[in-house]
Amino acid sequence: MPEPVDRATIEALRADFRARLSSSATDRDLQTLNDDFLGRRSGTVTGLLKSLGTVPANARRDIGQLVNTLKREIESAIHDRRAALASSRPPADAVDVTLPAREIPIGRVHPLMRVRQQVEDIFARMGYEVLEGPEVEDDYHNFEALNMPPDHPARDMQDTLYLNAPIAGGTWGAHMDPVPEAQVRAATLLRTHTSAMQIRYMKTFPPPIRIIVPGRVYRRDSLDLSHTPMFQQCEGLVVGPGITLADLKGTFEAMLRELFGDVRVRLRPSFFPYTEPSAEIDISCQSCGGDGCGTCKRTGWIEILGSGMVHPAVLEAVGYDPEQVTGFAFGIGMERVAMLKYGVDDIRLFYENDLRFLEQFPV
Ligand code: 2U9
Repeated sequence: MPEPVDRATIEALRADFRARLSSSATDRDLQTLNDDFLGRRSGTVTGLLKSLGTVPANARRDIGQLVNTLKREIESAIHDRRAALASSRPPADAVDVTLPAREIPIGRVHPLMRVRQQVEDIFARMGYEVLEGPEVEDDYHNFEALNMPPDHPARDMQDTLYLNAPIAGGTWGAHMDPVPEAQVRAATLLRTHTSAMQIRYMKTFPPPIRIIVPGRVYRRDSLDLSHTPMFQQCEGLVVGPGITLADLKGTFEAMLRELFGDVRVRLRPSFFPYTEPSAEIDISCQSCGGDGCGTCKRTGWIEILGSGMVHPAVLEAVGYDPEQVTGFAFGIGMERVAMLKYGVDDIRLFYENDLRFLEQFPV
């Protein structure tokens, strides 16, 4: 026989409900609360209603009303709390402003551009003017003026990419030494070196001059570890009264130490049609300090660039007097410098735009 329901039982239940309501924070808590008090089978308030029969007849009406009031109170309190929870929840498409920000991918300076900037910076500080020229050139500026007439065997040294048809009206750089109208051959090839621009410059400006010309050049080469049909050079030219091989050597001792750190520099005889005498310039191998290792093929030296004293025939071709002025010239392959500086063993990596490669360089 259950205890008869009295006011104290109802009040105790109300107090219990209030306490549990205040600690209910989720929909799930509220459902449990609802089941515990109002569940059809075992809810405590439901149980009270079922046992009203045990209440003495004279109190049954009052007690019945009190239990029903409590039931409605609980129903409405749970309903209100559910509504409050729902309205405090962010909508499904809400932005969570507390999440950490997504990392923004930041571009980097391409290793070849880093080298180009460094080389330009070093020469600019030595007083050189930095020029660019057209990539589509004519035969005269690319070969003939550089002491390579049509039958010159030196032309075989560079396999050239020719255009199907000449571009009439000259090239990008035509404002500087335009090709005569009669010379229909105008622009017929992709420049094999930037030297053509040095010719244009000398034909436009009198000596003394001190210039570098960085840029893309093209050769009919197949891709391999050390060749690409397009690569980047920085050529340079200094012409004035009394310029000697000592100026060339001093310039590169300073320049290469800036670029590579504490290295020794040597000149080694070579040949180019546009310079006489000509020299390759080597630095002591950084991997072994000059003792000989795999990197330097056991020689202790690494070839960096080609150079020489400007051939008198080139000075004459542009209208300079080789009796009055002399000069030195040089050509640096940017890929070669970048490969040595950054330890890259395959030139193709510079042109594949693979982020795994590019992201190894600082921002
Ligand atoms: C003029 C006169 C002379 C430019 C020179 C080199 C030596 C040279 C190579 C370096 C690596 C080409 O990119 S590379 O494959 N170049 O060795 N270039 S002297 O001489 C000139 C240029 C213009 C009017």
